Amino acid sequence: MNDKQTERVISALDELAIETPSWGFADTGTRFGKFLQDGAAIDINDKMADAAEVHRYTGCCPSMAVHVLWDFKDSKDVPSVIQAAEKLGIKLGAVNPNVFEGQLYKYGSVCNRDQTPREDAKAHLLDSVEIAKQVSSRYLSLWFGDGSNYPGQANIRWRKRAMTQCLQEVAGEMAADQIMLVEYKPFEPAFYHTDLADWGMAYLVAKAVGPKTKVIVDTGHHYQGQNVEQIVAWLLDEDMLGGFHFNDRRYADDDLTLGSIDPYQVFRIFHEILFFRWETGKKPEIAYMIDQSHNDKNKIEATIQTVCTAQELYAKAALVRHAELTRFQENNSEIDAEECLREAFFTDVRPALIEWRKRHGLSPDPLRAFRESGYTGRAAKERKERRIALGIRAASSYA
Ligand code: PSV
Ligand code: MN
Repeated sequence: MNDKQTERVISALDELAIETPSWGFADTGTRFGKFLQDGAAIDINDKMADAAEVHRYTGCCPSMAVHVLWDFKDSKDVPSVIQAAEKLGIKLGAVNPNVFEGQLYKYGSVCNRDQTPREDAKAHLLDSVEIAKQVSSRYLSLWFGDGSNYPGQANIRWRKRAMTQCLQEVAGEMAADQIMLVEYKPFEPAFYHTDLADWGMAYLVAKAVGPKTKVIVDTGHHYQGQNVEQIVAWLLDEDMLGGFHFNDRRYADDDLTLGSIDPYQVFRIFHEILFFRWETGKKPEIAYMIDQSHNDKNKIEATIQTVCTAQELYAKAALVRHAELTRFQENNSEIDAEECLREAFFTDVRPALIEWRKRHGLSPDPLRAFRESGYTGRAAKERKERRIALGIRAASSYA
């Protein structure tokens, strides 16, 4: 890499902030069970402390997304949580309501034919808007498990209209500078139809809800072989890309570490964003967030690994020579155009990443520095004792 390339990478990285998810620090599992870890976060204070560790070593994760039901016992918690976050030097980020776990939502939340769960879901969404205002969060990030399991079970068109109407009402209560993000996913928990199953459905609903609403792309929420970067390019062109939930997938929504299966796809997504910016001169506001379940990995280490992977792939995308690429595209020089991408992708950007970290007073190797800090051992000991005191089963006593 020459100096010019290094500077290009450094200024690109200066603009990349990544939000960590509170739930990525807690014990998570699959529907077949959980493998517990002594060091896993027990409550929101632990999660914020863990998120602050990630930020301490990576220097680019200043905020943590929250999941309302998993993080707040009730809204009275909010001021003390804000204070604790300030003390730790992080901010609370996207607020994620949860209308997919309650028994009440067996047949859906905002799309349920029964008015009681529908009203309940709307009330929870409105409470979440309030929390977002209190924590000065710009984002209300919505994902619905709504759908049905058998053909004929649901009136799909009725449910589409119910979803749109509810979100319009919720958006009406949001502050002028707040943004609603709408997430799609093809299946799970519903296995026949999902009310927001793909980006087109999310786009139509977001458009109908209004200008404060954008689509969020969870990279794991696509069918095998789907061209995710094309979706990103189309959303960018429509000014409808609001953000990402980063993770990787091999089979379905596996919640694996970003780039662990297909790093070239992540690179291509970043390339579409940076190419759009170069070509249009526009700088769309995109919320980059992680949404992963670190079921068996050390959770903080997995998060640091994810962030470093994202930085590396973003840095590679920043090296694409856009003017040349445009020329090759215009001339239909497909090999040369493809080589523009391959050359950038196969460049070893690690020296530039180290330089960026040096300039920000960070360790050149965030994962190693975190490991050497001994945080995991200390947290595991303290959290294990606290679990015992609280009567929660500790990992080492899990039989
Ligand atoms: C659903 O699979 C999802 O991607 C949504 O973003 C949820 O908020 C999150 O996972 C919960 O882990
Ligand atoms: Mn997600």
